[in-house]
Amino acid sequence: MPNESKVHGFATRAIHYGYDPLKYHGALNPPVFLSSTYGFDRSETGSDRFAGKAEGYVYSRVGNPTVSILESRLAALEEGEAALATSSGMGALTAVIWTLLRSGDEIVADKMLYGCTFGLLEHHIGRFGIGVQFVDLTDPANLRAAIGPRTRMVLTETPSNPNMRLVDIAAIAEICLTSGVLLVVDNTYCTPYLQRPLTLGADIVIHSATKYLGGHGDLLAGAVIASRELVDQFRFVGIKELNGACISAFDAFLVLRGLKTLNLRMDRHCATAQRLAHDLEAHPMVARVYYPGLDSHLQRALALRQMSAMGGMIALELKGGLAAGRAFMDGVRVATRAVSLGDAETLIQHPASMTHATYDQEERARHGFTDGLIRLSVGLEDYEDLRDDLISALDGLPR
Ligand code: 7XF
Repeated sequence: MPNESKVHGFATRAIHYGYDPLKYHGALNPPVFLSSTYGFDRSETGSDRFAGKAEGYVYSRVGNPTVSILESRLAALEEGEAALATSSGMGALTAVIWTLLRSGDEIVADKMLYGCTFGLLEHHIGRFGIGVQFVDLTDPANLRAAIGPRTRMVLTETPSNPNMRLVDIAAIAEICLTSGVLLVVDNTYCTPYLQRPLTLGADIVIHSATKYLGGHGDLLAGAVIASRELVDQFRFVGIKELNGACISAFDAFLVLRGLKTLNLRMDRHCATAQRLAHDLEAHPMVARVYYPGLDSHLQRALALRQMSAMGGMIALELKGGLAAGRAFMDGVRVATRAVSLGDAETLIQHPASMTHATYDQEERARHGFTDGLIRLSVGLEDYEDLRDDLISALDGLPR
């Protein structure tokens, strides 16, 4: 881009930021640098690069030119200083956790998290001496009460996967700031197009770029966006020496391609989800729809303040609970029965037995989502086809 000092709009940044074709033979798309290692002109150059005294690539676990373009673009979109791209969302999360925490530290986490994030915190991290408190962060007062001398990090998603609770990022960030605790927000559901946690006071944003950022269900990737100082630590300690979860250059290229249409896709996901949420809510077989664009959403006012549009994810409960939910899932023809989210295809799944099977029954009850909850990732198909598909599957349920 000719003049990056001028701040361009979101779509322009998503298409151009950090890449100048004229530096690469005019190639419209960035080259995919399929190279694990990099030659040095002299041995001293290599030593200087390893010592951090000279700029330049040494090995693709730590840096790759294609990946660097993606990283600068993600930082520009999230309005952060720097970014680190990773091999998956879980790679991003663990790069942050292993880098910042040590035995004896504690994380305060919202009680509703993606299943494997919960699995890590509830079932595994204790082995390394790190404590976790799960707290309902929808009320910021709960955070104030939970933070103690050992707390180093607060972790939340908003909206939460799968049940669409919202956390007030600015309110939580203020408490974290006064307590000297780092706030990590998983912004996967919103993407920076709908919500930018760093501008609301969060310290670190993580993503599963497998979802909307990539947007086509053809890759796994993740990202961390934060201050340059923190990102350097996540790169040179977290990825380089602790978890090795570096992204491949080819997947970085695919995420860059996906980003070019992020705003268009999100607009469509949001518009269709809004209409489907109303349709579903009006159906007699539906007990409850969780979507922040509905007046019935308990945190509608916060959603309007914090998100620029309401996203493409819907959760619902049917009258008839789990049995009805399973029959509904089996009745759809256009939507695909699959986990993951943010793809062109509408995806429908059952959190309790799939994405969130890491919560056992007692944990599901304690953490506040039901066995009957169904999750819909609204895709880019024609609204009318999706409406007809979902409504006819509901109509086909035994009453
Ligand atoms: O390691 P991944 O790229 O799959 O990302 C992990 C992850 C992190 N944060 C959030 C909010 C996520 O939703 C995910 C992955 N979730 C998928 C889902 O909920 O369908 C994974 C399929 S099991």
